[in-house]
Amino acid sequence: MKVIDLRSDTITLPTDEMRKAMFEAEVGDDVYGEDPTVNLLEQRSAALLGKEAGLFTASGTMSNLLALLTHTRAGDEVILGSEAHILWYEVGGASALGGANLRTVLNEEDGSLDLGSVEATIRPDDLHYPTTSLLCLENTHNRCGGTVITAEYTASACNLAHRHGLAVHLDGARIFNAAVALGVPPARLTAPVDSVCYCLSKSLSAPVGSVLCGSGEFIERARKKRKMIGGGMRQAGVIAAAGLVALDTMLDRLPVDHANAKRLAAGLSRIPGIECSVEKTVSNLVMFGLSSHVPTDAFIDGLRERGVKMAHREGPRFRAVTHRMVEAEDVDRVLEEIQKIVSKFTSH
Ligand code: TLP
Repeated sequence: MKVIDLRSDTITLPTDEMRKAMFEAEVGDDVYGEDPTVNLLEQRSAALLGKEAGLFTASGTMSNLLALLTHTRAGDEVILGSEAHILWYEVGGASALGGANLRTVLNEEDGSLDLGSVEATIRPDDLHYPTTSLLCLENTHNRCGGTVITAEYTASACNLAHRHGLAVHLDGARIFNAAVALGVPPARLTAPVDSVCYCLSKSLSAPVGSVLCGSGEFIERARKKRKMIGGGMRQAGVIAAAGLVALDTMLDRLPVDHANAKRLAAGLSRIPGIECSVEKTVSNLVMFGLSSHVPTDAFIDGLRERGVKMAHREGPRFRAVTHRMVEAEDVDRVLEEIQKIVSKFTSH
């Protein structure tokens, strides 16, 4: 029985083409700037996102941390969404290592932040207050369910931030999914922000890595911070090579993941006892809830016994993520299995 793993797109394995490229990669010492494969990945990433320069990092968490460490000074305040990945899942790194004060604005359902609330949260110049120096956005938005923010919204948020002297960092771990969902080139979504990072190891199927992009000057400062936190990776071309293959081969197939997510959401929305919005499922993340008569534990155990893995969120909330290793027929099998589990509790 094939185990269908919908916990995350991070579970995707490298393709044979990636492994071959890794084997053959031309490498050098990246701390000396001499790894041609890393240099190429950084240049190509920056060009794709309309920035001057890129920095290859070990993970999305490291890219976000470096962005916060580079944009802020100890004691500065950072405005971010109440559901931001940086706030929830990055171990408080920016506060622990950079002394940043994280201040939240409620995330709207679509992952955006109400700009009036953002403006009201920016600290005025006052002896008593910390300095607000950064606004963080996220696109697609993980905890909001893979939702997207448009180029127009991003531009307005950046205008507001810049007017008040704040920089803007975009957590674009899945920015290529956002571009596909919105039908725009990725650079349109990233043009107005000061820095953006994307992940190679999620929908793009590469084994490791993320790239942080921004101005040449910003990236040089981030490069020094990367060295400081032990992220100088020497012959990293071995892993960057897979990233280059990811950029060549994985972007065009993202619509398949989105179609499978819609298929899953549509199927779930038809199962009594499950609550799922097809309309809100716009990328490769599917959020759904169980009604109160389906016990969460029985649902989780039932899924496990039937070879289906999913991420369990708070209470009766679940997340399923489609990716390269999940096909339409797998989605149909998942729906059948869920139907069987749920019907035990809803048929009488
Ligand atoms: N997200 C992971 C988990 O950490 C929850 C996942 O399975 O979705 N930004 C966003 C928006 C992310 O979704 C993630 C990973 C990261 C940053 C961090 O990337 P990594 O895991 O490479 O450090």
